[in-house]
Amino acid sequence: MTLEEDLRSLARRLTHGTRITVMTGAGVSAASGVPTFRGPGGLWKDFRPEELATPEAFARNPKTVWEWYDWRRQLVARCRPNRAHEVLALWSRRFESFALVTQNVDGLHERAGTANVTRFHGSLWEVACSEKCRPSSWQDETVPFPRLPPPCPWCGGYLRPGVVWFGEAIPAAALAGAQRALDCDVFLIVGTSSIVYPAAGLASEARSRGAFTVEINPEATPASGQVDLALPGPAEKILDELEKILKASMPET
Ligand code: BJW
Repeated sequence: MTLEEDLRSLARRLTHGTRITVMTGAGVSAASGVPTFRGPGGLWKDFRPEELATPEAFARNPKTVWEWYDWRRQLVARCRPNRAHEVLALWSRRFESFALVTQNVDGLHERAGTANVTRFHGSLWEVACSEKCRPSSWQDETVPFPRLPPPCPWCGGYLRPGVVWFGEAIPAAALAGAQRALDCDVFLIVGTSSIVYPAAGLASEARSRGAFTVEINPEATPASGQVDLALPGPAEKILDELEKILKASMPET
């Protein structure tokens, strides 16, 4: 089948009553100018993400870890949602049952107006007290922080980014949201390398519950051979083409 035929056959499955779940990763924000974690451009200075996104790295060198997050906050603050975010936001309002689970911390799905977003790995725009003097994280969009690491306003200890690092548990509410979203008819994984668990296991779990699984990614990933349909290409282009086909078949939406 050609890509065009694959897109048309997928579009036929996406009717008003279809229960759709989309799981996104860094690739969905690539066209907005947000660097992905792995592959070309995935390095920050000489560090790999795996060396920075851990509690151990933060304990060893909180200033270096914060410099990375502060740089990313400044960069993302200048980025805008792209066509992939826009199409998903549209779908979140159009389809009766739509859930979006994102591994991204950049907030671009929310800025595009997407409803029902579950943030699996937290948010770049939240902070928490590393000494746990407060039980949960809170929103703080200061860009850039005048002092790194930023101090906790309550106890004077260090703040930490409100994200999920390697070895840390996925927030219970996010895990529960993702579990609920596994009961769907179509499960799309968009722009993720599918190597970080438990997120990488969700598509096959949804498939075992009966969902038709689809991957959208310009590169092959460990998930490519396990999904029902792999659509090779950038998310902003594939989702735009899919939306054009849907729009033509659902003119009232
Ligand atoms: C495009 C594109 C375009 C480019 N369009 N596409 C089972 C097996 C093995 C290991 C484990 C396991 N279970 C758990 C683990 C350990 C670990 C893990 O998975 N390790 C692996 C590396 C092997 N997982 C964890 O530690 C997790 N926690 C956990 O399991 O806790 C258990 C526990 C329970 C109870 C108590 C305590 C513990 C936590 C994982 C947290 C991940 N955190 C990060 C950082 C978040 C904060 C931050 O942003 O700094 O999350 S790491 C980083 O990777 C980030 C991302 O969300 C995540 C995934 O990356 P993503 O999104 O896939 O990006 P890339 O760069 O990898 O890929 C981009 C893709 O886009 C590529 O494929 C491109 O081709 C594509 N692309 N342009 C579409 N235009």
